[in-house]
Amino acid sequence: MHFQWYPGHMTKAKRMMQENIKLIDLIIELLDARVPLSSRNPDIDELGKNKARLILLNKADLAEDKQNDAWMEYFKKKGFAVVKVNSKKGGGIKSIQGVIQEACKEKIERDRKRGILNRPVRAMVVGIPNVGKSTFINSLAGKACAKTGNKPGVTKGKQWIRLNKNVELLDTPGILWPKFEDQTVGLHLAFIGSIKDEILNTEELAAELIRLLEPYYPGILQEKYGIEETEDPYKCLAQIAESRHCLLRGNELDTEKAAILLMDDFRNGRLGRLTLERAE
Ligand SMILES: Nc1nc2c(ncn2[C@@H]2O[C@H](COP(=O)(O)OP(=O)(O)OP(=O)(O)O)[C@@H](O)[C@H]2O)c(=O)[nH]1
Ligand SMILES: [Mg+2]
Repeated sequence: MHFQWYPGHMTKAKRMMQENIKLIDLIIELLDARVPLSSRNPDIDELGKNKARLILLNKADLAEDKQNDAWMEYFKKKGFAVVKVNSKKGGGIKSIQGVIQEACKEKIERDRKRGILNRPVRAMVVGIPNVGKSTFINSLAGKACAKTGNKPGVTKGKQWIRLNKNVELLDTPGILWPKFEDQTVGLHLAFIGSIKDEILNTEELAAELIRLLEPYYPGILQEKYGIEETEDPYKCLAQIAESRHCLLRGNELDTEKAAILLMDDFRNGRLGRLTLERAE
């Protein structure tokens, strides 16, 4: 399967971010708590060198909490400030203002010594497509300032949002990078909906998800869909089609519809809180 997706608006967005970096005090990098490693864009470290950094494990509500804590430890050990958040429901958001001030305390102190008072912290909110950047900003602002949507590529240009006299945020379009060195990274990003579905083969994608879930969460699909154990992911899909009455004309099983249903259930947390990458 082919995962590479790097449309022109991402090249443009990256350029915009490089041009604006001199205005920025803090990089707030959102990761998807279900795949914390695959959702790190390697270009962000380059962009954010010499800047204060904050990592948010977003969509923490969709990942196993024990794993969220393990990943927090992992990133803390690497020297990052880390918070787990649920931007959709506001979980963890209350602490963010304080964490931003703490992460930028050197800059605030520098300003103070130079006699600059009350210059707001400027933070750039970055991350892969669909990770929840705009939702996070809205949640922090307490109102819908930025456009959001359940597909990658919703934000197309930059948008400054003034939170209050202390903080200004820059919303940016989600960006990927031109080449995944490791194809499982592409696969994991496809699972969580960060790659445009139109370039993916949904049945293959669903079969790969079934393959991955089996060792981590044995029996989960059998329980959810009331189906039998099988080694063959395509048989598993057929069983889901049968159990959910996904049928084509002539009563043939519609495995594509079953694949869409499975991907949807996974992405929306209806299979439970699942973490696909482990911190150990
Ligand atoms: N369950 C859950 N869903 C979330 C969370 N944060 C965002 N979402 C959902 O994820 C989807 C994408 O959110 P956006 O805020 O548009 O994502 P984005 O990172 O701005 O995406 P682009 O602008 O396309 O790069 C929306 O359907 C949100 O409701 C979260 O913490 N938990
Ligand atoms: Mg957005």
